[in-house]
Amino acid sequence: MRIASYPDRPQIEIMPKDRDEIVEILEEIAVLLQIKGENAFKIRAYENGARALERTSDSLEVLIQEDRLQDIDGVGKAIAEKVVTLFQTGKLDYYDNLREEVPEGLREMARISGLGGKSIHKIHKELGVESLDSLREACESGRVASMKGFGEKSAAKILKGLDNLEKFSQRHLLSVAEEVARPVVEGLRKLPSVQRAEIAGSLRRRKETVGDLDFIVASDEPEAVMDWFVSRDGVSEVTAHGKTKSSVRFEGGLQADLRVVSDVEFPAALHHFTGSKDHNVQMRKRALEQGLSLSEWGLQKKGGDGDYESVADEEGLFERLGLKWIPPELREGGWEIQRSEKDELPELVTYGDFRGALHNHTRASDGKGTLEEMAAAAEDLGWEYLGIADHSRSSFQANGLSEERLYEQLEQIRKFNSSGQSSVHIFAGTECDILKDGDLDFSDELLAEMDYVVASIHQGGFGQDKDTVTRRIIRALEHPSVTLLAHPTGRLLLQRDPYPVDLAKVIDAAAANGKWIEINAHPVRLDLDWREWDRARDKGVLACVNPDAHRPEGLAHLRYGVDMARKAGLTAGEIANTRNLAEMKKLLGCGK
Ligand code: DGT
Ligand code: CA
Ligand code: CA
Ligand code: ZN
Repeated sequence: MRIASYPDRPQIEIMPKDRDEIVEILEEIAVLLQIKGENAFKIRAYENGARALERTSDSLEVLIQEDRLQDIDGVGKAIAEKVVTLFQTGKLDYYDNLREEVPEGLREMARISGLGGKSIHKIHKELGVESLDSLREACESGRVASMKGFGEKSAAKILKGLDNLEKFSQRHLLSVAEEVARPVVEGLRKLPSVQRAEIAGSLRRRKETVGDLDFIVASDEPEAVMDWFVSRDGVSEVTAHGKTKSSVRFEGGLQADLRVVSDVEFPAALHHFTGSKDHNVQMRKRALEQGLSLSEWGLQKKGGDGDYESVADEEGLFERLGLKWIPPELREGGWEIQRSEKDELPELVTYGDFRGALHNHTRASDGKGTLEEMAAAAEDLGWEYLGIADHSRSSFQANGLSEERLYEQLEQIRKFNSSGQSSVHIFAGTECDILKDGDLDFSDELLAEMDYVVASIHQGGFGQDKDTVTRRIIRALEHPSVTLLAHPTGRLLLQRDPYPVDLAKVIDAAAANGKWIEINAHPVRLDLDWREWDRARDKGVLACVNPDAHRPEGLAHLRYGVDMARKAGLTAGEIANTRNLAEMKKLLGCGK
């Protein structure tokens, strides 16, 4: 359930809702009803309605036009009417009233993973708990544990969930930060009083999550720039409004700092506020060794109060310290300065280097697009090939394919390719579950038939210990038909930590068996983490960057995976799907 974002979903303007949004609202209604303690029958109607709507393959527009919503199994009259209203107007009084009725504190509690509406209702009713703070107190004092149906274990689980919620709500996904920051920096650049404007901080370094946004502007009229900044659309609070620095909070909780400097100060300020802190510390040390002091204001002769040395841009700043310009993605205080000094920085892969991607879904499993629609989207991106890897049978929650359905899809893909209807070649794959003991979800015979096999864990990884999970993955990597390991740690950024796994051993097994490891580019995964790639690269493991697209537009998520590949220091040569079609066919061993 994607309930994580709902307590303060910004309602900037009224827009008709699409299917996914409506599904989310129905799910949320079910939870709100549970919190209120309504009858189970009513609640189930919304849950079933959400499931049914999510699964139907017909377009919502057509269903509504032809008045066929109620023909869907699980969608009754009351739900159908609400879906129509939401689809047409984007608003639903019933839903708005329900949200009003349920106190905010209780709605916040629904964001705690593993704490359902029913439990919230009980805790509220029996203990009078109505906020996250009082919930914590009730868990710590043993009051939750002593309730009927609860216990020490449930109380501990809720506490862990509370910790996670706190930990996670302080940061934001790279993709979310990017969407907020992009229009701001573009707007800044258009202001007549602005000479230069850049995003700095962790967003410029393309970190997978971002604490706050940092903007650096060169201008002689700071007041005008600040006035513009604090009055942006979506600013919910101005926390500072000064001449050199202003800070705001956007709806959704993301905060942003803007600093205005003079044009000569810009290179050093941009470098300083890009960070990271560790990188800055190393740079400052290097400057000192050369008799210079480096600060956000610029470079100055050590100890002197003389003039700052002027450099034209960041490149000049690095050059002055005997270094090649270091791409921001690498500025994490690792090996970047050492290698820059020797002019041995890797030539980082770029978005344009990619020729396709292998891990994507269609509506055969839990995707929203057809084969044709996915291929058309790949064609629009200029790709030469697209791999379809729908879920396997054990992922029943994702409508995983049976062996029979996979054989049919295989046939369909072969036909698609030979029809010549698209310039994009489709590779026929599967995202095959790695079962609890490391067995794969399909017969060896079927797996051997596929162009490639993506292996991944979807179930049970969190209930197993580190050795078990590690062995489970290694067994899959030893299977001759497996091509690559997808999202190796199962983490969901800001929602769920990785399952326990010994990545060094997994990487070694991938190397020993000639398997690739995915950088899953979905903004909540970005898994395998960029920090793990030094070992993988050194052992010769190829990366494969995949959008894990569940709809045609999802293919564009690839760019967040490219960000991670760059942070990992990877070159095009170290990534499988920068190969052209002929090379990829060879790599996959399919001349079909
Ligand atoms: P975030 O916002 O937590 O995702 O991470 P950053 O890296 O954007 O950190 P932030 O916003 O606190 O500061 C932006 C940059 O400013 C940071 O990357 C490096 C620089 N900076 C901030 N505080 C310090 C500091 O105490 N020492 C040094 N050397 N640099 C700092
Ligand atoms: Ca920041
Ligand atoms: Ca900041
Ligand atoms: Zn997938």
